[in-house]
Amino acid sequence: MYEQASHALLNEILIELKPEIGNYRLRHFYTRLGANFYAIHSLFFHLYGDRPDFKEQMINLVETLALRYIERAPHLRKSDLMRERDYNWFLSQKWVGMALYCDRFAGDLQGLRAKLHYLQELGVNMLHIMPMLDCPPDNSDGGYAVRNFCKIDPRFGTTEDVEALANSLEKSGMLLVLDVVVNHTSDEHEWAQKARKGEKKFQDYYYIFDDRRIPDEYEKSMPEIFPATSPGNFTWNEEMGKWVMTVFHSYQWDLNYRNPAVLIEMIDIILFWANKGADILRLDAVAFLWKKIGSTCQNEREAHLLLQMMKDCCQVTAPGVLFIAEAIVSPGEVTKYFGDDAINAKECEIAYNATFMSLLWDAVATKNANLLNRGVRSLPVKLERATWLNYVRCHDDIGLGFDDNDAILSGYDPFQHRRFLVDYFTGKFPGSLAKGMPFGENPKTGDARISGSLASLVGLETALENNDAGAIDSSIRTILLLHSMILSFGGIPLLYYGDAIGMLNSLEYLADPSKRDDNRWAHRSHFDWHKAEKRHQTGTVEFRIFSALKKMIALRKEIPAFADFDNRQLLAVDNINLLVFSRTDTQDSRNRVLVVGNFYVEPQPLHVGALKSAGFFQQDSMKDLNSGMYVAAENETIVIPPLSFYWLTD
Ligand code: OTU
Repeated sequence: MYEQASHALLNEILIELKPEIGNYRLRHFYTRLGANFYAIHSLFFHLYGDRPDFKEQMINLVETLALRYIERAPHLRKSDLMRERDYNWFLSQKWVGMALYCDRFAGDLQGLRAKLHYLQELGVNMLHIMPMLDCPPDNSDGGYAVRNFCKIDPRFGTTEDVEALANSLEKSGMLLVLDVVVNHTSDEHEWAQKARKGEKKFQDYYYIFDDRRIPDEYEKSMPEIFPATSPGNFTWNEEMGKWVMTVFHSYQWDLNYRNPAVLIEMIDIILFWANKGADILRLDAVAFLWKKIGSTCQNEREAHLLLQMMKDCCQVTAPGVLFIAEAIVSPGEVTKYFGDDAINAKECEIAYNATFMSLLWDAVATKNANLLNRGVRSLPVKLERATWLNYVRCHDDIGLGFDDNDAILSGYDPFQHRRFLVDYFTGKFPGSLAKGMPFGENPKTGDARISGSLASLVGLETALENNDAGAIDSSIRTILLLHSMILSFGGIPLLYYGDAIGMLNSLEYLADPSKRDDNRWAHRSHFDWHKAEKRHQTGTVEFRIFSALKKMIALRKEIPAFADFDNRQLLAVDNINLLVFSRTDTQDSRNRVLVVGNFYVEPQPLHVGALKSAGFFQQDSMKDLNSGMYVAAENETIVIPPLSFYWLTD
């Protein structure tokens, strides 16, 4: 948009920029800056307009964008232009992701390059490497307490190794996802160290208070994120004699985005990693970016404005780079992280679908799709050109973040039901074979979340201990059923590194004092390459899971109806154990797939009446793409085997 006031300012800024910036061929930069400047200026003014240094900060910002553009390598600029033309590229069903720890999977970055064949064998072409930046060894929160945002921890390698990996991935048609931890830094970050030494400039980078007066006000309405290990939201710092806001661990200092310098620093870091070859950046804990007394300090409007700023700025310098919002928030809030509308207020193109994840786990425990159906139906409509990251497990705990109202409508008391789920997955509930652990138990509220690997949570560990073939079979079926859902739902499926070979919980972390109190490490174990070898041996658990997943992934890539163009329709059926939805190819509406999942442990009937009116089962049978078999209706009914799925087509 051309708007006089902002363009007048833009012209002034262009005159005042450092001379070397004028010397480069910046045509694309300037057209993009022109296109986004109105939005950037309005947002920046809204957030910081009352500051005397507003214009100076605005110049700093534009300089940052220009310098990072100048630095951007020709092949990355080329990829920006290609993605500009093919702007729906990331909605394709061709993408399948995996999240892994570089060290735990392959030792270091060079090792990881040598192990890419494992991902390729499975069909994975999007690699999310968990954070690898320099962190204090003992207080690292698994890489999320960053000491230096531009330095790779030498244990993993160097930034050159990241670039080399990015190049290898690009050559193989794979995407690289890296984290930018935008909400906080380690207390050992240079900024925090300077703040501790009393430098006012850097104390302004954080929320720092002389006494408990303001912290007490904040805490009246702030929930606790790690109540068991890091209760409260503020930490006393002896050196400064002041209180620091630390929403997560006491060693993670929350950045203060009321200071524009912080926003500019973080945009610079985002662009730094974009220039190292990341295709997608996962922005950690975005819901927490803005704190306000009297609120939960999550999902504040300003947090969205900051993300819009980050997006608008990234589009100027590195428009091909996408953002993933890691916002593990209520279903009603999460879609807001895509932005308000596709043109004026874009935020992140991709968001974790934590709602679907928690609903799937509900279906596993209850062995029906009651709440799952309701929750999927209530998922807010998302914008065009925005997509989900669908996952079953990740490096974090499982939060039971479905909507309370949906739980009530499904006949549950939400609090009691969450208690049941925690009991179920920690194996306390009679008959449960799950081997999870409670995470983040809060005695004040009675809340808890769940840790544990996929295989251990679905009972495989117990089944193997008991040498119970039937239970082994059920747990493998459950693993495949859950993956069939994330592969067909619409969005990018994100697998977790040990899950394709059924890795169990590992208790190794208990021997490490810096990890002992955080049981999320039970599902962050060293990848067992010896176990992985068994994927080639017919009949083994590893073979059964890996080969089935590999096949499903290959199939997904060939099914255009699985691309995400908001082309899913949930079908109401009269069997509570089933989730049934259709996916339609938007290019050719004759290409449709009917997805049916049975979460119960017995075969389940499905009357084809409702399916017929939706245009399916016009003949007596449909083909299940996964097994290649025809599924025939008998007496107007098809039968879905226990803990199984169909991908049906005409
Ligand atoms: C994220 O987590 C990371 O994924 C965690 O590994 C980090 O510990 C945390 O940030 C701090 O950096 O912020 O928006 O239920 O889901 O802490 C949600 C706990 C987050 C996590 C939550 C999450």
